[in-house]
Amino acid sequence: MSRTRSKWWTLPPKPDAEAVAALAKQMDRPMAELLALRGFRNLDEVRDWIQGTDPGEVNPFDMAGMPEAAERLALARAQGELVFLFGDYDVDGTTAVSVGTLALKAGGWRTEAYIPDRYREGYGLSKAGIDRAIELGAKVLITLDCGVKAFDEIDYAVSLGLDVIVADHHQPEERLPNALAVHDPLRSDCRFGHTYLSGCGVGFMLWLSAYDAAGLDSAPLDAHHDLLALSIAADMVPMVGLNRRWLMQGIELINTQPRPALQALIGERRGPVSARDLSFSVAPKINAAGRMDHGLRAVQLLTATDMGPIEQFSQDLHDLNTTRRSTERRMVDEALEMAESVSDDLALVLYHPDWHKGIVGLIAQRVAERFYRPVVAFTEHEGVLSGSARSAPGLDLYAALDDASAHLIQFGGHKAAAGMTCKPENLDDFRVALNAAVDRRWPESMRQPQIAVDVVLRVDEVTPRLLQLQDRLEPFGVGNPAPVWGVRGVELAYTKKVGAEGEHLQVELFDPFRQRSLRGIHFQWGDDPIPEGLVDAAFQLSWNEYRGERTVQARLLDLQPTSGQAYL
Ligand SMILES: [Mn+2]
Repeated sequence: MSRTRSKWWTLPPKPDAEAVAALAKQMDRPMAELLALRGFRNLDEVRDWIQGTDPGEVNPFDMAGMPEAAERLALARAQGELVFLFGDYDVDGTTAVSVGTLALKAGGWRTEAYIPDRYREGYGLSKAGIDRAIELGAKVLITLDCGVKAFDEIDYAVSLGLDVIVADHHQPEERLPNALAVHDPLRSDCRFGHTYLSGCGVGFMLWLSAYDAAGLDSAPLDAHHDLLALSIAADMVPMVGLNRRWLMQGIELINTQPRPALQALIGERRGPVSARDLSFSVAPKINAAGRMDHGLRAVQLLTATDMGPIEQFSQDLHDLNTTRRSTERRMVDEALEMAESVSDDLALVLYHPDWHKGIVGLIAQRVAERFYRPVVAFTEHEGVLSGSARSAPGLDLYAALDDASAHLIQFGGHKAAAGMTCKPENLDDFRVALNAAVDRRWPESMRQPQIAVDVVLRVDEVTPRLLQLQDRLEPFGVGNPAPVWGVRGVELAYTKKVGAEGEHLQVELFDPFRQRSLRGIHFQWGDDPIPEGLVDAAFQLSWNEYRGERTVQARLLDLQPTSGQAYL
């Protein structure tokens, strides 16, 4: 394998000494350092943060445009008008439409759910959707997880007599669409204060307000915190503040009284469901519906109460997801093999006529991760090559593509990712020009893989108590990453290849001075040589349960010969 295994460690600046001292009175030094690095000055601040923001303290009417929207929805209820819910086809959009459907129906509204077809209609509010709303006689149209930039479509809807309410969380432009109300916490004039919500979360504020305006008790809406949690885990919004509390409440609900649809999607499992399970196991199944079938199926599943269809739906989604994954895996494997053969290049340009257009982005990403280099993956579509590119840390991909753009038909994107089209006969010239541009623009010092280690500690400082404290900071994710710990200059007392094909490496890290050891595992170690002599290791910590016994386990992210830096 030509990839570089060992990573360059980046360490944060020294944390504020006063904060570390204050925190260290109540906990061990490594945790005190970690918390100080994350901006806490004392234990009270940590406790507050752990609690998250109480939704009861939040006033949804502070959100710009809310009073008008709530009044309009109360009127729709009083007059028995049909409310049309239009959402995006991903997890955030489909959970937003599902919660809206459940909440409004239970409150006495008439609703119709609509999710656009990913391939025929594409992203965002569609003319087809608006026409459908009119055909059904809807009077109010709500866009969920989309709409804040749908100027023309909203004008069209308004011209047909619809009252449009936008509930979105994407970055708005300076001007807003011509809707009755536009809810978006990123609006510069929105004084709501909780800036980063999921689309489902913005919708939730609207349902609470509508209940309020209609004189209904909104307490039953808390039953939908599970779907809200799913949207937060899936949509990469920071898991802090209000989102953190919703996430914790939702996960609690899922673990105590799961709705049948989620139960079916989660399936049989040991132990409680975590935010990670929602992101990496439940969300992909729901997304599979939008990618391989139709997003409306996800809404039908999440809003169903009848077990028969639920079992059928969830089985179908499971099958769709399995098909999608095996297709993806095959294409990624092909790409990795291809990348191996051109791995002398600084920028890897790959092409296969059979790759799916919807998967080239994922292919580029996987190859970029493995080879730690910028990657462009092309497929062919109607005689033109259509590609997706992923950058490497420290490289402005957009600028490099711009340098090579004479050989492209068009391109667009940003520093980290881009898309482009190219004539087949220009592919070789593009590859040469891109490599030259990357060589000019990618600083040599950035060309080695890096890992951000939070705190360097000693083996004897890795204790069950440290991990118990770390557990209090869960759930980890966007805005609250799992801590990365590092040890330096330790012995590898024991190594063993494990897994079906010996692909993982089990290790024991041993501190010869203090005679203490730590068990760990490096997943997907593969055939790389095992370092000799003293080593440095970076890892995340988790519990390993074996025959009823819980021990601390290190999940290694990096293992390499020691950099020689002295012991702590
Ligand atoms: Mn979203």
